[in-house]
Amino acid sequence: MTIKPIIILPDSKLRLVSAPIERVDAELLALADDMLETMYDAPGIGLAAIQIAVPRRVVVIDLAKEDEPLAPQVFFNPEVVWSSDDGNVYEEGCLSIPDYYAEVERPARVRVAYIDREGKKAEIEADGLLATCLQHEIDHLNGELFIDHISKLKRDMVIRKFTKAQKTGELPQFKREKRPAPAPSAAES
Ligand code: K1U
Ligand code: ZN
Repeated sequence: MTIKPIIILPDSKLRLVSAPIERVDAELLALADDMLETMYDAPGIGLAAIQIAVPRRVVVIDLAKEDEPLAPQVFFNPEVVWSSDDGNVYEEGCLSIPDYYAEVERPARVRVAYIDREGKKAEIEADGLLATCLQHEIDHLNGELFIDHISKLKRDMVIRKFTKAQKTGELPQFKREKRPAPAPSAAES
């Protein structure tokens, strides 16, 4: 497993529409493992493949709290097939827009169809943070960012700030505590 560099706004690849996967094979499972490692290292609670510059429809999520065991989830070709009329507001962040947070309203509950690690069709009904995170990650697969859900004035300010930071070589960084590394398995110790 390898930690990959996360691409940052205003990288134009973030606006690509990612291609669906045809079938789950060893290469895709290795990509998902690299994404999980990259997400844990960042640290973050979700990641879309395009954030490591791979335009494939792959998403990983882990909402386990710091004191809980890891709970990695992998979604190939995730697609919202139903969403509730009622909304939920959450203060979102994005590993490709470090250190910027804004409130976004999205449907409170969603049903998402996807292909699982075994290559089988599956569906999940989500609410709370999982619903928000799935929608945020599926947006990435369609070249959309959470700043597309805020006012144009705020969005333009963020894009200007990151364009300037890219030119001057200074980038805002996350200042969060990293999730503790998992204990070595019996085979490793
Ligand atoms: O897609 C991404 O950029 C990952 C993003 C996911 C996300 C966060 C909040 C709402 C919706 C989607 C992040 O993980 S940002 C970092 C973050 O939220 C976090 C990091 C460490 C601990 C807890 C949260
Ligand atoms: Zn994001």
